[in-house]
Amino acid sequence: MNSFQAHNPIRNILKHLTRGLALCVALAFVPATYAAAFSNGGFESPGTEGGSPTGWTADFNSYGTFNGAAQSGSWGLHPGAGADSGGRYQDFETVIGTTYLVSAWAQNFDSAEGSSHLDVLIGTPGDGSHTFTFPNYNTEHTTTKFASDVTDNSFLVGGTWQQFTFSFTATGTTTRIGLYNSYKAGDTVHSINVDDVSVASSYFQITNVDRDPGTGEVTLRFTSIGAAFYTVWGSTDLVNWQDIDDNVDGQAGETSYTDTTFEPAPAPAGKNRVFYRVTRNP
Ligand SMILES: [Ca+2]
Repeated sequence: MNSFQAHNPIRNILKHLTRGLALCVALAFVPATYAAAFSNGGFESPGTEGGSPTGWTADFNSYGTFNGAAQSGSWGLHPGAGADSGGRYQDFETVIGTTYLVSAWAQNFDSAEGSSHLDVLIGTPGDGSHTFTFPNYNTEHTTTKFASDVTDNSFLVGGTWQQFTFSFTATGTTTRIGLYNSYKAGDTVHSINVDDVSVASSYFQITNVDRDPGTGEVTLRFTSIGAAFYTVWGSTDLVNWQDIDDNVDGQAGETSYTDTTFEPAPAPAGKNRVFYRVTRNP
C-alpha cells in the first residue's frame, strides 16, 4: 500500500456562491498551492520522434519522445534507450510542507508481456556530489542529479498501461522529479514507455470561482490529476444536487469548468444562490 492510498483524495468540496454585491465578498480565493510550474507531463511537446520533451532533461541515457505508444495524445516518453535503463528529470515549483500527489502511466515497450520497472525519483536538485545508484539487474547506473534527500518510488510495470500513484511532502521551493526505467532481478523486459504524468496538491479543492457579469456563467477551477474524471454538482438549496456534468476530463494540476446550466443571472426568486461541489469519479 502506498501513501497515496492513505490520502484518499475523493471527498466532496463545497463553495458558496452568491450574486451581486455579496458575490464579490464571498469569493475569497484560497491560494493555489498546486505545482503550476510542472509541465508537459503528456510529452506532447515538441512532438518529434526521439526529441527532447520540453521541460525534461536527459540523464545518463534516454531516447526521448516516442510516438510508438501513448496513453493519451500522440506522444509518450521512452525513458531509456537501446534496451538499456535511463531516464529524464524536471524541476518544478513546490510549497514547503505541502503534500503532492504524483500520477504516472507506464507499460512495457511494445506492449510486451512480462515485467520491468518504473522508478520515479523525487528530491531536490543536486550539485553533482551526491550519487544514487539504480539497483539494476544488468549494468548499474548512477545519477548525480539529485541531492541526498532523494527517494525512489519503484513500480512493477506490465504489458498494458497502468496508473501508478504516490505522494510526497515538499521540503524545498523546487523539487526534482525523475522518470527512469530499470531492469531488476526477475524482470523479463528491458524498457518501458511513460505517459500522462501529473503532479497536484493533495488538498482537493475548488481554487477559484468566477462569474461572468455579462452572461452569468460561472467558471470553477479545482485541483485535479490527469487521466481522471470528475463530476461537477450544483444546488440552489444544499439539499437537492444536480450533476451538471459527470464526465469532466481532469487536467494535470488544475481543471477549469464553466457551468452553463444554472446561470445565476438574471436570478428568479429562490435561485439567487448556487452551491457547487466537485467529486472525483471512481
Ligand atoms: Ca501523451
